[in-house]
Amino acid sequence: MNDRFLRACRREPTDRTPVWFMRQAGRYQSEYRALRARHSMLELCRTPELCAQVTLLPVEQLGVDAAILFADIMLPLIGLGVPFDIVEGTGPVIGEPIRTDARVDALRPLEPESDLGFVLEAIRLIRGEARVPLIGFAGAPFTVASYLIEGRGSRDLPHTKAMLHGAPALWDRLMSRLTDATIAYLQAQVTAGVQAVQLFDSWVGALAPCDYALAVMPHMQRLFGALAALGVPVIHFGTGTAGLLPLMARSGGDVIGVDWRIRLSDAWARIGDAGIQGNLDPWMLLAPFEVAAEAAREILADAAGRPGHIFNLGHGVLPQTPPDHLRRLVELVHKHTQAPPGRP
Ligand code: 1CP
Repeated sequence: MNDRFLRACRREPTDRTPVWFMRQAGRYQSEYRALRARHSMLELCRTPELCAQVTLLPVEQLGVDAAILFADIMLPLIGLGVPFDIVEGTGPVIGEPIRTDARVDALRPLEPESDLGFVLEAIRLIRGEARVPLIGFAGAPFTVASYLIEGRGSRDLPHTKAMLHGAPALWDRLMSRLTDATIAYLQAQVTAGVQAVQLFDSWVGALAPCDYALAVMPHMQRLFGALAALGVPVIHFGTGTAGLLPLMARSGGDVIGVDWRIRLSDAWARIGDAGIQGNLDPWMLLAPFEVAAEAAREILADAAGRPGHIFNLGHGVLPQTPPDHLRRLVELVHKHTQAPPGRP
């Protein structure tokens, strides 16, 4: 069992810097596109055998040090009773966005075993086969709330901000419900076998620090408090978060995930006593490989071998990425950080 990813989460020394990629299973792979020609994204998620196959494919092909469960941050909405679809080229779409007291109050509590048993079954299948740790995940309450309220992905989050600022009591009720659901879902994932979890707060960088502190942080602190009892490392990821990093670190997380809009060492100085994950710009992998290679070497030099760095992209792999660039990047990170003989 390759455990360098889990060791790095705990900020222990490792034989090489561990590396995995957000969206390492996806459209850049011809095998994934072939499966998607026959099954919708949600069908793949609902079929444990296919889900396990898709999860493990990049581990075999790229040599990454962790697998991430193939699922989506929207799946818990099934249990909350909110119909949604995943539309090609757009992402999640919710026909009737949640914007009123009545709609928030009608959300059902999540019951992971009955609502999302197929996810838990996939986890058990993957654990039976994988030789690297399996990462489970959930969307953080703010980011899931933004899809519920907007009805789809949005750059400026106008309706989300209207509720947060204009109806703070309603906002807090929605965030509390989503926090409860996230705790229940991640507890069930850990019981089924995931060895670490990542919270994706992908769009939280849209907020001013004072609004994060007031409207998001108390919920995140309750969430991280509950997750601490699960005994697995927690990664706390967001994009565009340079100004929020000290507050995110205070919210919680053993490892903070950062994008490329901040230098790794600057980000690490802002989060203090935690591990760090990141932070190559995924667009660089569309240029000749040497461009990404040079940027990766700079990130590794910036991390300077300090325990607790997990190499990743700053956000997900783009569908246009040549698979060979990812494979060579894994090789580069491992070769470049190989410890001299005698070190663990
Ligand atoms: O094949 C397809 O058409 C589906 C594309 C796709 C895929 C491969 C979607 C729709 N979701 C996924 C899988 C997925 N989603 C994973 C798999 C594990 C892996 O990393 O390999 C994960 C971790 C997610 C999480 C997710 N879904 C996030 C957080 C991560 C991030 O990218 O910031 C978000 C924001 C979503 C919503 C979502 N689902 C799908 C898309 C295209 C989107 C983003 C849409 C948008 O930009 O608003």
